[in-house]
Amino acid sequence: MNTIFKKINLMAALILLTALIHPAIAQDQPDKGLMIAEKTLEGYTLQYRLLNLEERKELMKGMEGMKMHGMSDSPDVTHHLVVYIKGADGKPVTGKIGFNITNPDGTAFKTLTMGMQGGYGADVLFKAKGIYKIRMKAVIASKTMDDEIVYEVK
Ligand SMILES: [Cu+2]
Repeated sequence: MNTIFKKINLMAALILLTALIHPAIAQDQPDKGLMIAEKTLEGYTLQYRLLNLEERKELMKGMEGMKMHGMSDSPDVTHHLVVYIKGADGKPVTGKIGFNITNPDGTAFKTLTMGMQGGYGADVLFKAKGIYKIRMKAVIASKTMDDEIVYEVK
């Protein structure tokens, strides 16, 4: 009888531990999408990931129909661009983040982002082939940070 209780307790402890750890890990370790750039900037680490529409749908389950920054109702949306910004302590930061994208044909696309699972994301239209220049502006704790990456659609 005693060993059975011990086993039950052990099982309960393991389940509890997993339940406690999993969301934290899932939240802080973006694993969705294609990583298109990663760098450190002014003491922050920045990681840019490009989600295809399937991954976007999965990650934004329950947000259908909601109107928010970074959500476009254009039929030409091809991806969801997410930037994960972590402070020197390795923790995700919060702030106001926007993208200013120059398309291969020189036209510009500006968008603010929505906060999502430790990052900031927005719908983007990467339909045309060529190089997209992506400027990111982040205002974190009244400090402005500017960054630029490029992404090529082949
Ligand atoms: Cu999003």
